[in-house]
Amino acid sequence: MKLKTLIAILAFSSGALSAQTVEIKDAWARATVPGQKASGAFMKITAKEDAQLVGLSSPVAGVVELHEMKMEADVMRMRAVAGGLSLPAGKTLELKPGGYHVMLMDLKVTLTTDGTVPLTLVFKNAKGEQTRQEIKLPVSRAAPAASGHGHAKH
Ligand SMILES: [Cu+2]
Repeated sequence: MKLKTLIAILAFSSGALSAQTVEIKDAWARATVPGQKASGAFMKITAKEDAQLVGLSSPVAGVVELHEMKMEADVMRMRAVAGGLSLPAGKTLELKPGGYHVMLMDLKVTLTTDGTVPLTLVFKNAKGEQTRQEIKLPVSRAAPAASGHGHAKH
């Protein structure tokens, strides 16, 4: 019984080590019309340990930045977030229209709803170690939950 418990603990801890330290859910990118050079990408990011989002890149965009939208004197403005975005352990940060978002600029292709957008995110943990995570975002005209295309959640 004791040995089994030990094995279970070992199996659990090795699994925890190999797992992604940052979970990304409900990611999507906004569709564009031909000629449009910029769009936004949105997702929910939860870090299992304190981390920072320090880098973004995509093969379909010349420039990828993290932006923040804020009301300033009744005007909605957006600006690049400098120096990385803090992701406190266990707290889900939602990148959404009107708030933080990934800005895809200098787009090389039109983002159509039958396609996906590859995106690489670089995270840094408290020890300064960097990990990369590559995801593919479905393209949508609106947030998938609002458009009715989202899967039912239980
Ligand atoms: Cu922006």
